[in-house]
Amino acid sequence: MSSDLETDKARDVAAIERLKDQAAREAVRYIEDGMVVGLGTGSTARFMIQALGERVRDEGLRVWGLPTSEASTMQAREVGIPLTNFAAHPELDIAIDGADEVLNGTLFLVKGLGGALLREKIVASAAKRFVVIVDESKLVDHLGTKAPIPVEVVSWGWERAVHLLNKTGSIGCKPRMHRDGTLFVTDNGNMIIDCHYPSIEDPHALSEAIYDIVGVVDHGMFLNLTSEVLVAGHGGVRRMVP
Ligand code: ABF
Repeated sequence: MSSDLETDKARDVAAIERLKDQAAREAVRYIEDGMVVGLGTGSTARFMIQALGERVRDEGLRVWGLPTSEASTMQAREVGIPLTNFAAHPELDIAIDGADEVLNGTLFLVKGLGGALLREKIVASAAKRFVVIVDESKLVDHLGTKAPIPVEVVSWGWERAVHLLNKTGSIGCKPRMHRDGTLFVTDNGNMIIDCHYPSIEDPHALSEAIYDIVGVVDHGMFLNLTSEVLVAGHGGVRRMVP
């Protein structure tokens, strides 16, 4: 690659990072003293955890965080956010997380390319308000356009789950691999199978078909969970509601 191309690419990456940071900081403004906050996972959620840590440190904001992954737990500790769990707080005031795809209109999501979909869905469903933070590249007119649908399955007998997932209208379901070529294992000890669909016309019907497979724990389509999406683009951050 020529150095001009490398510079352009680095500039694009930096611009996207700035957009993620903007959306994250806007969402963190919603957090009030005393709130219990679901902390998402992924690069956009990292900006949110960082910004919330700054408010805790600089403003003395008192909050409890409930993280969706081991990675977010570590980061929250590093930036000084006190942590809680569902035993102490079974209901959350707000949860903030990124997404891989946001469907224009309904604001259904695809999530889980970071591998944390199950904890993310439990946390999103426990929150009174679920705020999604993305840059505008995540908006789609059909789910599954840019990302496969990740499906979390128990490890035992996963080959059977793949066999059945391939009959759900997918054009291929494959276990996710780590960079070192080993199978990806989630924080919950399960596996992720990535399924590609040519076009998802009826997300609810597909969701039911996937849930019907014994051994499936959950999938990455988040239907009817989003309260709002903060989309950062070159014109600033805009708010979308379903
Ligand atoms: C989490 O992080 C996941 O559900 C989703 O897969 C991913 C989005 O990552 P990023 O913010 O890095 O694009 O929210």
